[in-house]
Amino acid sequence: MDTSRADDIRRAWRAAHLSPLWESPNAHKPPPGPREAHQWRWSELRPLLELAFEETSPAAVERRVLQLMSPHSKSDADEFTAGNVLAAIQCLLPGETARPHRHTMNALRFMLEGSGAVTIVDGKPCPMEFGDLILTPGWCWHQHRHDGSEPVLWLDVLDVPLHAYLGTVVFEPGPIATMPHTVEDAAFSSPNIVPEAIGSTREHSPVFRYPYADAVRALAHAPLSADGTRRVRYANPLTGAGAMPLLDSTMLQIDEGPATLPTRTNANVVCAVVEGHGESWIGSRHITWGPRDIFTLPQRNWVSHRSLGGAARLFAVSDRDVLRRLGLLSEEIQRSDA
Ligand code: 1HN
Repeated sequence: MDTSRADDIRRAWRAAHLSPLWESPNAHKPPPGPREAHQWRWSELRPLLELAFEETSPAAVERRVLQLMSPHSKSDADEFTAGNVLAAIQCLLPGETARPHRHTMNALRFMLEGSGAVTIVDGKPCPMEFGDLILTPGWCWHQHRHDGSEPVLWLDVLDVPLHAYLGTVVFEPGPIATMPHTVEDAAFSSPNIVPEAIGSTREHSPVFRYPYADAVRALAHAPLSADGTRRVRYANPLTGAGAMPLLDSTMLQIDEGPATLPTRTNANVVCAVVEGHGESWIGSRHITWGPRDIFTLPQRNWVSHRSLGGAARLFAVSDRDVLRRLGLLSEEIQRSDA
């Protein structure tokens, strides 16, 4: 073939915004091997978070938040921690407030350190104590307040990367003109009995605060999963679905004993250690962890955990429900007899 003729043809196609599939580097290309997990040890993270108190304030920047950036992100604009999940740490000093705003992104807060902060979600005050999960679902007004006497630090998890991809990021600053109607969390505190007069068409849970003690109580009675962990899921009491549509939240308990059976999924998971010490094998990586450490389980890695004494608990957030709703979720377990 005449190479200058071939070049002319490609130039003509390019000029007309056409591209030959047979020369595309992306066509039918399987994704590269699984990404390597990353760990933020609390002992290393905590002094770096302290620097944010010195550097700025919510009065100046609205939210004093340090994002946990995947080492696989290509630039600072590429904000993700693992797949469709963005995790960050928010830090508030006594007396500080973060003004109300809302956005289409779903967000959750998982309390790591300190006491006395409150997140107000669509007008409902949600006290934040160690291990509590607070939801700020998409398009709910939220603001933070700290009435305690020591700094508070919590984990923020958002579905920002998915919204960035879909082009659906919408943000509205306060003040709040009309407060949406809500039902107090106490209306859902009788197990298995829910009020009928809700009339909500929203997809997220009407409950915004899931206290740690409730998760621990649920775990104490949870049967063993096939992999050897005990797992509970934060649910919408009205539907039994996940508490928020695009972020799946679970608490795992790893009892003392042999390592859990390896599992593999195409969901991406961010874990925060709540209590206990343990170790995990994540693909080719082996890590050891303790309270408040944060680590990722990037999709398609084989994962196994072991407690290093007593029951260990991990809070885990994933994009599993996104994949499940799209009919794309895969979850496997390596049986011990395999
Ligand atoms: C956000 O709105 C908050 O409201 C925290 O507390 C972290 C990270 C990215 C985008 C929005 C908050 C955030 C965020």
